[in-house]
Parts: sequence; C-alpha cells; structure tokens
Amino acid sequence: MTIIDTSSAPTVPARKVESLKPDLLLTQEHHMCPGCGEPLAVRQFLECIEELDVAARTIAVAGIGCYTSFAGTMDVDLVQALHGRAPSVATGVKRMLPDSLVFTLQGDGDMVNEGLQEVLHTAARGEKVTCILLNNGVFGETGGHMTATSVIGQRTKNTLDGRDAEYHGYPILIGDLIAQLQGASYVARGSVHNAGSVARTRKMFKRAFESQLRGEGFTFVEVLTMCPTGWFVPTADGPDYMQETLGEVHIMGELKVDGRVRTTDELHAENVAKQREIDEQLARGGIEN
Ligand SMILES: Cc1ncc(C[n+]2csc(CCOP(=O)(O)OP(=O)(O)O)c2C)c(N)n1
Ligand code: SF4
Ligand SMILES: [Mg+2]
Repeated sequence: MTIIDTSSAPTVPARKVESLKPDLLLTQEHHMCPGCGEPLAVRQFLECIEELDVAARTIAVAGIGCYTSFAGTMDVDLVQALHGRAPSVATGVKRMLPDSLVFTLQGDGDMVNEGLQEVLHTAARGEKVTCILLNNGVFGETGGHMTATSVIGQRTKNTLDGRDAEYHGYPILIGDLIAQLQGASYVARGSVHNAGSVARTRKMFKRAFESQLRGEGFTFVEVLTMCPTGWFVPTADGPDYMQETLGEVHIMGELKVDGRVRTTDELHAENVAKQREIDEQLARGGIEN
C-alpha cells in the first residue's frame, strides 16, 4: 500500500502521465472527444491484462460504437463482431481456444439494444468469457440517441424533453438482470467519473479476469462512462452529470460475487463506506493502491 506524501517536494524527477501508459496501449493518443470516459476504462483493463501476464493469450471481441476505434490501439489479438453479436463470437473463440482470456468490448447501444439476447444467452450458458459494457446511456457514435439504459428524465437527441416512461418505457438495468442468471459467476458495475471509482473499477476487471482464468463461469463488468458530446453538456460537467443521472439508477458495486446476488441497499451502504474511505485517504495525501 503506497501513500504519496505531498507535504514536501518530490525526491524523484517529475514524469509526464503519458509516459506511464500500459505497454498494451500502442499510442498515447485517442480519437475520442475531450472528456470521454471510454479511454479511462480501456486503460484499466489493459493494465490488468499486463499485471496478470496473459497478453499473449488474450483475445478481444469488439462491438460497434465509439470504443471500436480502440481496435487499432490495443496490443492484443482482436476479432470484430457485428452489432450486438460479440458475446456469441466470444463464445466461439473461447470454445476453440479454452486457455485464452476472452473478453468483449461493447456499448449499451450495441449490447442492450442491438444484441440483448446474445449477452443474456451467453451469461445463462455460463460461457467462460468476460463481457465488458461501456454504458453511457446513449448511442454515442451516432449522435446521442436514447438507448435501453437511458434513465427516466434523461435528455437525449430523440428524447429532448427527457425519457418518459409512459412513452419510451423504463431503462434496463443490465448488470442486475445478468446477476440473476445462474451461469453468471461474477457481475460488477464500475464507473470512471472520479479517481476513486476508477480504482474500484480496475479491481472489478481484475476479479472478473481472474474468475474467468479459474474457469468459474460467465463474468461481466459494466462501466458507467461519460459522453459529454452525446449528452449535450459541457465537457467539464460530464462527471457530475453522470453521477446525477446514470449513477443514481445504475448503482455501482459488485452485484454478484461467489454466486451471491447483492441487494441495492447493500450496494448503497458499501458505496457510502467506500467514499468515506477514499475521502480519508485523500485527506492523508493520496489514494492507496
Ligand atoms: C445495423 C446498424 N445499425 C446502426 C448503426 C449505427 N451505429 C453505429 S455505432 C452504433 C451504436 C453505438 O452505441 P453504443 O454501443 O452505445 O456505443 P457508444 O458509441 O455510445 O460508445 C450505431 C447504432 C450501424 N452502423 N449499423
Ligand atoms: S460521442 Fe461520446 S462516447 Fe463517443 S467519443 Fe464522444 S464522448 Fe466518447
Ligand atoms: Mg453508448
């Protein structure tokens, strides 16, 4: 556990953040909008793959959305799937190469709108793959339209007065739904709207990958990500807006661990405790690993 002392000048020379990028990230640059949450999530799981030393046997299966552009910048083998079909492609890859670490990279539009049945059946079958969902509550790439995960009242390109349950229906809480399926062994929902959440999300990726490598069943990590462009909010408002909209409905936390589904009340209580812990660490000088 490292606490960085900020009460005096550092004894080692400063390094640019970009020099700390994981080796599996081939470039320090990305094509995403300023304030996009997706690169933060991608970096976290790439660091976990490095830490687990499984890069040479990792195969990603990409869906179609803004995150598809990472196909060219992640140094792992990758298969491109059609819209929503990544879990089925991942099933085939894993069955042919059972020693591989196989994960999908999908968005809410791709996974929960266009390919909902694919991920549900894959989870129910207990396929030993990890599905990663970058959930920003909109079809970001196509201009910010409502998806099945947009929350009630959320303004999107085609719900200008906010999502109305009467007319548009209710959001699907996909992580909660998957946690109910017997084939799912580990299900978690993280976020990247502040440093503490990024650190928690990273642990979720690591636990999901470790569970897959132990052959325990289907694993799922959903990450709430900022999309200021698709939400039509100023870049700097993205993290707070995310917490106040998606974050209030899609509750962060480990939804299923060792086969046990955790209640929303449990997650709320844990979130309050974790936030207190993080605030105390920040007051002491920095977030501990
Ligand atoms: C068959 C088909 N339908 C729709 C589209 C347009 N399209 C491209 S990406 C995308 C979805 C992106 O949404 P999401 O998966 O949430 O990813 P995000 O861009 O928000 O990260 C859509 C609808 C398409 N290319 N082909
Ligand atoms: S549209 Fe949204 S998800 Fe896509 S790159 Fe921009 S901020 Fe990110
Ligand atoms: Mg999306």
